[in-house]
Amino acid sequence: MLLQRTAALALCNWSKAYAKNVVYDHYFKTAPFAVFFDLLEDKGQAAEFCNKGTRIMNHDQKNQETRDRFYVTTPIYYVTARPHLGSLYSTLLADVLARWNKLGGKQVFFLTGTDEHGQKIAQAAEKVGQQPKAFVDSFIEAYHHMWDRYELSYNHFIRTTDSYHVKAVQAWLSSLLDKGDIYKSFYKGWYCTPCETFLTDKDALVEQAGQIPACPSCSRPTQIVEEETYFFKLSNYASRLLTFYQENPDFIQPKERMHEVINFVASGLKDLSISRTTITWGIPFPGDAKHVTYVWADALNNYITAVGYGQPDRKQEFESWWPADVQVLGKDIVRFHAVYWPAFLMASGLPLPKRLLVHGWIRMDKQKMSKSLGNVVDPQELYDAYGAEPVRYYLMRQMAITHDSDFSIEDLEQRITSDLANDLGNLLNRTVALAHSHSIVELPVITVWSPKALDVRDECLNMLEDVEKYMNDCSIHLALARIWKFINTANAYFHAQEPWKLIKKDPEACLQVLSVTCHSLRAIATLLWPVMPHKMEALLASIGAPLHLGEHTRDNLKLATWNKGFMLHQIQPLFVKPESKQASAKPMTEEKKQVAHPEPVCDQNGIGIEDFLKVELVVGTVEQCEPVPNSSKLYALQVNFGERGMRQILAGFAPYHTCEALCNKQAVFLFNLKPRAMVGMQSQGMLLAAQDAHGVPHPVMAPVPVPNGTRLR
Ligand code: ME8
Repeated sequence: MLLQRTAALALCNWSKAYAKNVVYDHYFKTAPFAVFFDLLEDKGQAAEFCNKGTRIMNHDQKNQETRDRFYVTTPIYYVTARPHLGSLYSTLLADVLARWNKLGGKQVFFLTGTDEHGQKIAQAAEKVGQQPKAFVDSFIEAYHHMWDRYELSYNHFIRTTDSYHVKAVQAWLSSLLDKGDIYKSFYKGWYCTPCETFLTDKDALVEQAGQIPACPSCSRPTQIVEEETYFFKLSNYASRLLTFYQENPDFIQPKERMHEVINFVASGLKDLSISRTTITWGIPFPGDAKHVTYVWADALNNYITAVGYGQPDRKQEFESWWPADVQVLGKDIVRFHAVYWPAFLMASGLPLPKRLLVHGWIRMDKQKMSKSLGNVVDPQELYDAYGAEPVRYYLMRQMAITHDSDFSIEDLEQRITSDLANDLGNLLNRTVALAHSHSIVELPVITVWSPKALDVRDECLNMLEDVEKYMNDCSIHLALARIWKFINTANAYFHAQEPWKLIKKDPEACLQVLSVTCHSLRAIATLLWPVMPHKMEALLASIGAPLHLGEHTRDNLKLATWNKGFMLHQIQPLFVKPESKQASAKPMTEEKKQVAHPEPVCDQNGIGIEDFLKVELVVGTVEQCEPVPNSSKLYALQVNFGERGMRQILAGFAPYHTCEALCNKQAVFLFNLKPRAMVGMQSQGMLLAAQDAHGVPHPVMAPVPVPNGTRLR
């Protein structure tokens, strides 16, 4: 320890001189000692750090500050109800990106909040006999509560009724009025209140057939609006927008959405109505008491007012955060963010956000989950049933950001059981449990690695590179899939090395195996921290490698030397396999809420024989076994059940047993399990298995040869 401290001090002194007394002074005063210990892992890297420092400080200081910052936003949600799984999903995406950037040593500002003005809110308040402000106030606590439960690390929660926002929006409108970008005229056209959208000619084609047009976004009937209004000269910005899209092809992710936006703009833009006279619940228009600001002109500005726009005393703060690095939004509000918002910013002479991350919808029963359709899942019920971090993992892993995805409680439970409890949980448990059972507390630094260990290390380094690429591309689901591929590699290595045997015949080799899994776990848990922060902190603490957030947290994982020692101690299992709680994920009704705490299935007296007879356990012979493409775990077994026929059954044995070991074996299967699709293949049953003390599943074999198709009783 003393040696390390001395080395750190020496390194810093050397670095101070090297980096012209600037960067290191700063880091030395502010960073915890751990940063230097980490730096000591590789002198080359430390030198690179100092070189970088010199380069950086010779550069424009302000540019550097901007580069080291990350500003991420979510849509601000209409407060007509408590938050649901859809709003949680968007906010969670932003949280994971925020944490990922913290892990890269950046200063992060993460903004979320609520959209509180407009006709939709006014109508919802009226329906329950409340004033709009009292109505919106009644939901705010629920948002804070839910976001805290789900560990969403937002820095600021903006409400569009906040007085600083109201004043800044009025200042913004005044400046555009002065510039001539806003003018007064008359609007006649269709309006969708649930979406708070003026329909354009392109949207309202049905009108020509003499019908009330349905909203193209939510399919509900629209209403005609005829009123005096202020227009924003959107038509002036079409060509500048098109040039911007062309010059910034990564502005919208995924790219397909960019094509839709370009088509919309290229076919012509009309000026946009930005005030209403037929409602009163909104920001008063400056200098014209008859008008209130159109809710989108008010709401979009939250992204700049929250960081100081329009507030003279916060000018510097605004310049240090804006433009946003990533703005997360659902595909329903792309036009507002990709057309109107950039045009507003251009009119104000402000830079445009760097990227819009547009995600698909979470669906329930093949329909968008939404407050107005009433098919929403209550995140509180999921939290009660499964805890925050398993749900965070499921949402980030299961939902492909760029597509619509169906929410399913079966999938959630499957992910918790197989990915979290079996794959990741077991990798930790088997390592720490084996060490514990042989009183191994400390793993020394290993200097000479076996070829098999080096293979795992190389695979770990590959994974780090891939994950970095996916995360910087905001493809969180792909990053998680890649991490799990490596978890399976580490599990397979551990199993193949049989350290529980090595401990007796070659203790040094056993320590090496444990060290490989600990280095692997350190990388895995650090990368997973943005998704499951508390669980991963617990994991890292249990191997004596606590997380230190800093510029080098991710880079240090890439050190090819794998030169860490570990201190192991046992902890409670990180993940508990869920009992089936499927009913709790149905839409939020009083009836369903009660099922969130189901009665235990069995009473103390056990089940009756009639219940047991419902389960068909049948003997079959594995005639063929092949690895399933795109799965590192599954084998596809062709099983002969005699007169009951052949069946394909998928089994997650690949990390543990070879196909040869399973072929021609007569084993016991759960025969009347509902067929299930996995990685695009059907599985018609389940191979029974018993896990040994190290978490390795062994198939349950027939006690003696019996005819295929024999049922167990
Ligand atoms: O549109 N799946 O607010 P909003 C995934 N106030 N995401 C979903 C979802 C689902 N089923 N349902 C909602 C508004 N979302 C405006 C935004 S921003 C300046 C103003 C998420 O309460 C998704 O991000 O209707 C969607 O864009 C947002 O919630 C809409 O929330």
